[in-house]
Amino acid sequence: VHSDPELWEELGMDVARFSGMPAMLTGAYKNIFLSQHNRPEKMSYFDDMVANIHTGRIREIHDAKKGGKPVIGTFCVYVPEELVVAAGGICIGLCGGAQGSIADAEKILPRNICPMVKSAFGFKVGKICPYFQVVDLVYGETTCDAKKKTWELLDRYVPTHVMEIPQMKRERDKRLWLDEVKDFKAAVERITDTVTDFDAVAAGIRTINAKRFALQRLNSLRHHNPSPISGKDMLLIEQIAFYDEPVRFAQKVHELCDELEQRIGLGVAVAPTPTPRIMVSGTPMALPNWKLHHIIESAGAIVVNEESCIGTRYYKDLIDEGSKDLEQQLERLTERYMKIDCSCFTPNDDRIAQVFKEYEASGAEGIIDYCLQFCHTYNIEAVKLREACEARGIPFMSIETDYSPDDAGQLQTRVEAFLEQI
Ligand code: BJ8
Repeated sequence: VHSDPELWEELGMDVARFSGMPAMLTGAYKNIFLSQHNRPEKMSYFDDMVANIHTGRIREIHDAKKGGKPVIGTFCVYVPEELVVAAGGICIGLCGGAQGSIADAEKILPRNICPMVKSAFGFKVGKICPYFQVVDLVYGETTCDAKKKTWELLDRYVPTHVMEIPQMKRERDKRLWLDEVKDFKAAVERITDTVTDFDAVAAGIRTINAKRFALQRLNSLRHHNPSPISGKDMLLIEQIAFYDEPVRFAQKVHELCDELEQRIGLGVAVAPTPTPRIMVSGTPMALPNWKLHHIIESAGAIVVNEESCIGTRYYKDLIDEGSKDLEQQLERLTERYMKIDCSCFTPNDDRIAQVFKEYEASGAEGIIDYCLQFCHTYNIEAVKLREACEARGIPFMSIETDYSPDDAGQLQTRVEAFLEQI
């Protein structure tokens, strides 16, 4: 089922306008994903998730909501989804990766801000994203200026709470973050009308740890040379991680991993050797932003790692499950989250070290740092990353782009020139 106008009507969407959109997604999808050669069979689950992105999963969430499960939307991997799951709620990522909603946003927001913020905001004001429509409330954060100021406006359309994320990692910042996590837990409990005790939090941590672990397993299999799965497919799975049901998602990722292990054993690869291996770092690529990966892989290279929040920053760290009481659980949860090396922090040198760790592990031969336009923190951090790469003799290129197709030709030329150096 790719269309469900009744459901969309019930969600208060602009049905007339929205009805044309799933077809567009299917068209682009065929060209970008289904045309790839030698894909793993178990990708079919993830293809179905996209085919039914505006029906199947939305229907499932809508039904769960009717059955009393509140739905919380987020925009940052700092918002602890373990605590939402612990309280019996559903947590979904709402970041926008589409050009189609930007014009809606620009009627209200300034044009010169990050396309991810504009895309997400535009989806809500245009009533053209069923995920935005199904959430009971959204939880924003104080990471970058564009996001934190947009939450003040977004609150006019959907109840928007904000948690304060410190911008440094000193002891006092960690204490502040622990207090914020406790406030978040209390807010989620109010919304869900539950009290999340030790066992509930333990279950929430186990569920999300298992999801992150499955992604870790997948990423290390994809590092095999030659890679058994394309970078585009990996990115797609990393994007689906933000809206699928976590237990089923982890199981499907493991099924794919089993297939990849077999492929590695049989020497089946998605690209012949030698194919240039590229690691992408930088700003997150929210669904359906496949622009850079598609350009890189169409140019004859393969993407072997995403050092990004829709990538390793989301799953590289798990929460220690051996806590003895609730206080310790929250401390350990806080510790895990404080390891996320977002460029909104200063200093953020841990990220540089992490980039090299992943570069080594993935067997990459060059780094393309991806910065969304007007994302000052990642764009400026690219200076240090470039210096560090040059010092190590690692081929490095940084690009700044948005969601429009206008610069695709220019990017393609730059990527091709970069690949020639490898
Ligand atoms: S922890 S990276 S998910 S804030 S790209 S909207 S920063 S102007 S997304 Fe992020 Fe959390 Fe950090 Fe990760 Fe602003 Fe930059 Fe846009 Fe960004």
